[in-house]
Amino acid sequence: MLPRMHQNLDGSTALESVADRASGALLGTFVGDALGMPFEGVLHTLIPEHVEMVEARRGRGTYTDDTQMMIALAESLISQGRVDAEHLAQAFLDAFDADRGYGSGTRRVFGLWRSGVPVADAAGRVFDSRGSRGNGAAMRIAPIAVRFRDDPERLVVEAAASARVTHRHAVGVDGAVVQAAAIGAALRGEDILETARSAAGTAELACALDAVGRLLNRERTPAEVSARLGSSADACESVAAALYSAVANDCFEAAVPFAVRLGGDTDTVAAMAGAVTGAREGRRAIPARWLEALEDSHRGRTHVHSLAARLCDVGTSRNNTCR
Ligand code: F2R
Ligand code: MG
Ligand code: MG
Repeated sequence: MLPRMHQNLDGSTALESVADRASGALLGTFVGDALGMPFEGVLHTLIPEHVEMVEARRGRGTYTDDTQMMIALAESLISQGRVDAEHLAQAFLDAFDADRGYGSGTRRVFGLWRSGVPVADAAGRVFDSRGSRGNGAAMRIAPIAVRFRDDPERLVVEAAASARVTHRHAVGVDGAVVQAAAIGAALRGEDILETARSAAGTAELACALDAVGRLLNRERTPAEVSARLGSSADACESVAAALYSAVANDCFEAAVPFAVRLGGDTDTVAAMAGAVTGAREGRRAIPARWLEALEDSHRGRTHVHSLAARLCDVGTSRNNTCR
C-alpha cells in the first residue's frame, strides 16, 4: 500500500512532517543533553545567559547517560516492537559506558542484574526497597512516544513498563509516563500540558503540573521557575521544569537554553525539554550549529536520526509507512 501523503502549506508532506517530528524528538533529547551537560550540578547563577555548545569532559557536543539510554531503548523497541523488559535490560547493560555519567541507583540496578538478580526484582531493591524516583526513566522516553504516538493508551502502558525496568518508585514511573504523554501530544499537535496533566497518575506529579500551569500566567525568569518547581534529578521536579521550559517558550532555540539556565540537573531537564520541543517543531527547527556539533561516532547523530525513522516504520507496521 502506498503511503498516505497530504501536501502542507510549505510544500512538505504529512509523511515528511511526522518523520521530521520523530527525528526532532530524539535529536532534541541529544541536543539538550549536550548543551546542558557541561553545567550539570552547577548553580543557576553561574550559568551564562547565552547558552551554546561549549567544551565538555568528553568533548563539545558529546552525550551522557540520557542519550545513551535513549539509544538503547530505541534499539530494543525496534528489535522487539514493544517493551520487553529482559531485552531492554540487556540493551542497557550492553550500551553501558561509566564515563557517560549514570545515576547511582541505576548503576546499582545494573550491578544487581550482573550478579544474577532477576530483571523483574532488581529495581525494587534500591533506595531501601522504595525504588528510584529519579528522572532516569523519563529522560530516555522519546522512542516510546514516537513508536506509540497514534495510540495514547498503549503509549502510557509501554512507557510505564519501560520505566519499571530501572525505576520502581511511583514517582519515577509517573515522570516517564507524563514525559512520554507530553512528547506524544507534541507529535500529534495536541495541547502538551493538558495531555501531560491527564496522564499523571500520582498526586505529586499532578500538583507539580498544576503549578506549571499557574506559572504560565506571565513571563518568568529561570531563577523564579527553579525556585518554584525545582530542577534536581528527582522525576517530579525535573519533568515539571522541562515541561514549563517547553510550553513557556515558543521555539526550540529558546526553550532548551531556558531549561539549562534553571541549573541543577541541566543535561536532563534540557534533554526532556528538547524532546518535547523537537517533537512539536521537528528537526528542521533545531539550529544547524547545534546539530552539526553533536558527536557522530558509531552511535552518534546519524544513528539517532535513523533510529527515529525506523521507529516510525515499526509504529505503522500495518502498511510499513510513517504517517
Ligand atoms: N548521575 C548523573 N550525574 C552525576 C554524575 C555526573 C558527573 N559529572 C559525571 O559525569 O560522572 N546524571 C544522571 O543521573 C540522573 C538520572 O538518574 P537515575 O538514572 O534516575 O538514577 P537514580 O540514582 O536512580 O536517581 C537519581 C537520584 O535521585 C535521588 N533518588 C532517587 N530515588 C530516590 C529515593 N527513593 N529516595 C531518595 N532519593 C532518591 C538520588 O539522589 C539519586 O542518585 C540524570 O541527571 C542523569 O543525567
Ligand atoms: Mg546525564
Ligand atoms: Mg542529568
